[in-house]
Amino acid sequence: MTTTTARQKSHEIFERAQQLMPGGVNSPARAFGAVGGEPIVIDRAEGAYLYDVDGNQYVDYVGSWGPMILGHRHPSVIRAIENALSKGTSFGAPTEAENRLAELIIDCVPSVEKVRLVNSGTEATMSAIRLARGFTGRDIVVKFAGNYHGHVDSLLVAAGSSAATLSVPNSPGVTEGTTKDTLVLHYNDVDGLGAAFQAHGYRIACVIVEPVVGNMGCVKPGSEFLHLMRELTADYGALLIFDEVMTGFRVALGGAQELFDIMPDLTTLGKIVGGGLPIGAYGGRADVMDHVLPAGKVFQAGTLSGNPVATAGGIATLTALMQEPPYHQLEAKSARLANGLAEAVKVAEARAHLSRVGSMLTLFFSAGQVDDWNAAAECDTQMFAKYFWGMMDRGIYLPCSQYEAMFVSVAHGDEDIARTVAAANEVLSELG
Ligand code: KE4
Repeated sequence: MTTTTARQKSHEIFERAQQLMPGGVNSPARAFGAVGGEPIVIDRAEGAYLYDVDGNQYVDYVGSWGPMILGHRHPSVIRAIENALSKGTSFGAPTEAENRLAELIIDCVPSVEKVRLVNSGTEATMSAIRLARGFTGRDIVVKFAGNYHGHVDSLLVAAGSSAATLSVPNSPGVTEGTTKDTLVLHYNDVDGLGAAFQAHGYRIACVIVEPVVGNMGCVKPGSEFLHLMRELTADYGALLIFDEVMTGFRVALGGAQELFDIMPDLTTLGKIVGGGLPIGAYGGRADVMDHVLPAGKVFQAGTLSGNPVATAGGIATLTALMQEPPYHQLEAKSARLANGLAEAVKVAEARAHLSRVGSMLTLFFSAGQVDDWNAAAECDTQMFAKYFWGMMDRGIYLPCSQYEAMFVSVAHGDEDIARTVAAANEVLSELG
C-alpha cells in the first residue's frame, strides 16, 4: 500500500493561512482540530479523487461535506457553469434559471410546493425558523442534541438535561435572549418528545430535525420517532421542518421524506442542490411559503440568492440525478464499502460499529450502536484520530471528525472501494 506522507507544501501554505484567517480556515470543520495534525491543502479534484498541493492523490469520502454526489468536475456540471459564465456572473434581478432550479426542487422533493433560494444551508434553516415563528406567531423552537443546522444563533445551544429544560448558549456571542426559546431534546427519545409537547405544545412554533443525522456521525431515526414528530406537530399546530441540507438528493432523489414517506411542512436544502456552488433553499407548503416577503411579511433577502452561475451548477446536478438516478448503484457500492469495513472491524476485533443510510455512512469507534448524542459522545475519538491518519497516509481522505459522515459518489469505482477496504484492514489491524 503506497503511503502519502510528503506534505511540505501543505504545511507551508497552512502556516501562512494561520496568519491570515482564524485557525487558517474558513470553516472550523476543515481545521483537523478533532484529529490533530494539519489539514491537507487541496490543489484540484477529479471524479472520486482529490490531489493535494504536494501531488498526493486521495480517494475522497468528504465530497466537500456532501455536495459532490456526482463526483468532482462532472462534465455536464462544468459545461453548465462555463455556459452561465459566458453570460455574466450576477445581475441582482430575476433570471429564468431560478425558475428552472425551483421547478426541479419542486419536482424532486415531495412536500415542496414553493421554494426560496438562498446562499447556504445556514441561511435556509435560519429563514425557515423565522418563517415558522412568523406563520404560527409562536416562539419555541425544538431541536435535538447532536443535530447541526448551521451557525444559526438560536440553534447554537447546549443540550437541555430534560424535556422541560430550555437551553443555554454554547458559543460566545450568542445571548441568553436568543436561545431562551430553544428546547433541546434527545434524538430518538420518543417519550421526551411527547413530554415536551405536553409541557409546551401550544407554544411550539416548529420542530427542526435531521431526518437522518449526519452531524453526530450517521445516525438513523427509529421507525416511530419521525412519525410521532409529524403527528404531534400537526396536532398542536406547530410546523415540522426537515433539515435535508445533507440528506436532500442524497439518501433518495426526494431525500429522507421520500425514503420514510413523511411530509414535513418545510424542508431546508443545501450542498447537492448547488452541485458544489453556494446555494441553499427552503420550501414547503405554499400557504406557509406565501408568508415570505414580498408575498407576505416575513423578511428574508440576499444579494446573491439565485445567482446565475450557482443555479447553473444546481440545475445541471439535479438534472443529472433525475435523468439517470444513481441511487441503486450508490446503494450497492456503499453496501460493499460498509460490508468491507465491518469485516475489517471483525477481523481486527476492533471496538467499532458501522452505521449507514444509502451513500452516507460512519464507522463509530463505540462499544455499541449509536442512536443519539449520549451514545455518540462515548465514542473513542482518540482511536478515531489514529484510524483517520492511518487511512490518510494510505491515500484515503475521510471526514476529519468522528461526528461526520462519509459520502460515496457516483464516481467511486470498485477499485476505489477495494483500496479503501484494504487500507482499513491494515490500519485496524495495526491499531488492534
Ligand atoms: P452550510 O451553512 O454549511 O451550507 O449548511 C449548514 C448545515 C445545515 N444543516 C445540516 C444538516 C448540515 O449538515 C449543515 C452543514 N454541514 C457541515 C458538515 N456536517 C458543513 C461543513 C462545515 O461546516 O464546514
